[in-house]
Amino acid sequence: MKDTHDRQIGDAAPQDASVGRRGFLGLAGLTAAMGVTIPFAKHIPQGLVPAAFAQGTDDHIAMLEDAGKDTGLSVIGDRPFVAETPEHLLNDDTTPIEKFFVRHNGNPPIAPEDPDAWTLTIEGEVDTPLTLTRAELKDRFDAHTYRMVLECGGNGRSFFDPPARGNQWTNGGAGCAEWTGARLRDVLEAAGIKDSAIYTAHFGQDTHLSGDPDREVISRGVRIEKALEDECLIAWAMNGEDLPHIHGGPLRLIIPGWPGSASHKWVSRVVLRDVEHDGPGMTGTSYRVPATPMLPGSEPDGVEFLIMESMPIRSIISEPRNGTRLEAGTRELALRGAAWNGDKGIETVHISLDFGATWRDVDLEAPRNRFDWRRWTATVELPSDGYYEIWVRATDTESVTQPHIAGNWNPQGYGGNPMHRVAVLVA
Ligand SMILES: Nc1nc2c(c(=O)[nH]1)N[C@H]1C(S)=C(S)[C@@H](COP(=O)(O)O)O[C@H]1N2
Ligand SMILES: [Mo]
Repeated sequence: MKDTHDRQIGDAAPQDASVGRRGFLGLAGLTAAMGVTIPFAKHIPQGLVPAAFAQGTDDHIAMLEDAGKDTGLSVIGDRPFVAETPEHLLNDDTTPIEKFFVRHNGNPPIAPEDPDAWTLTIEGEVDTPLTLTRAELKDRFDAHTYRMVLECGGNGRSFFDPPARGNQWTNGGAGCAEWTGARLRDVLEAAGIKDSAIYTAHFGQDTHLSGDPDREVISRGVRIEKALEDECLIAWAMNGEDLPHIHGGPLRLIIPGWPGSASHKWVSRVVLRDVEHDGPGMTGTSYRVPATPMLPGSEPDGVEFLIMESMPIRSIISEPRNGTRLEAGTRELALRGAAWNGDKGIETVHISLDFGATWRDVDLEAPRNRFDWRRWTATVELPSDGYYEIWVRATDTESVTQPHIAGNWNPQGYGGNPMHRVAVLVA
């Protein structure tokens, strides 16, 4: 197994050792935080934030503050802006907006002065193309609210070995919010869906990083059957608030259970097509997984790739955070977490305290609706002082569970869902 585990301990350590995120750690603090000796330590300039803790740099903290985000998020890309939510910040039943991950692929559009004047056009394989302002959309169609997970297709990518190309998400390219909007189905039906319509194509108003106004940032779509599900929304609110600009306001799609890239932000056009959509993000190895296993690290030439649809089963421990130190003599530990599984449900969640030798059930909360995550709690007894790892795994109704290490390696690292582990030291 690679060094994922050590890295997580290192990541969590600076705060647990009560060192300020921005302050100089001091040699002793730094050595303790890294858990290893630093051969050239005498050359480290005063005030330098070690690269290993790069997510805590002043630049990144300023970016998160500007974005109205919790400064505990990890910035994993700055151009375009990408930030994930460490597992311990996914501890709320409903993920608050300030803790919700962000994934931009281009430059967001300028926020309009009047969000209700934003327009959305439905065209392509429809009887009558339709253009609606957001105000008309709210007026003409019933509003529905569901609590649903939105998850980046690349969530878990950092667990692949050898590393896969792209943003190195751990488990935090996901969040579960209450989304309010009109059903995509209702709006498509108002335009009249032709029998020839087999796929959707989504277009928005963000601009390409190259500055070329004619280049589409990303344009994905889904099979029409998916688009017509009750929970696929054209959303204008998140957690009861007007949809924030950073999350795609005034209007975005929510296509739950499938890669987040289908949930188009700043959406202004949905085109029904009579062929599989082929916009940026639909072809090659983008959001596609090999039909048959690949040798890890090998070239994709000649390999058949299939469009990734339902996201894989995943569970997290959101409390305690990795690297937690408890006082000597602590004998009981309360755990909290969440589990979710693309289009499918969760049957059980199990935890282990003994490196997987034995597993026990947790208390699982019922989902509010389809695509909601399942919150779970458990209490474990700690037989003595020492080093523990808590492991978690979720299992679905077809006995599909999570692997120990990310399997089915693919060039862009989709579907990495190994069991989540947290280290706890009682000393
Ligand atoms: N217009 C547009 N929509 C987009 C994107 C984008 O870059 N532009 N990123 C997609 C990806 S890859 C993800 S994972 C989600 C992230 O949504 P969030 O930033 O609200 O968390 O938005 C999707 N919708
Ligand atoms: Mo994504």
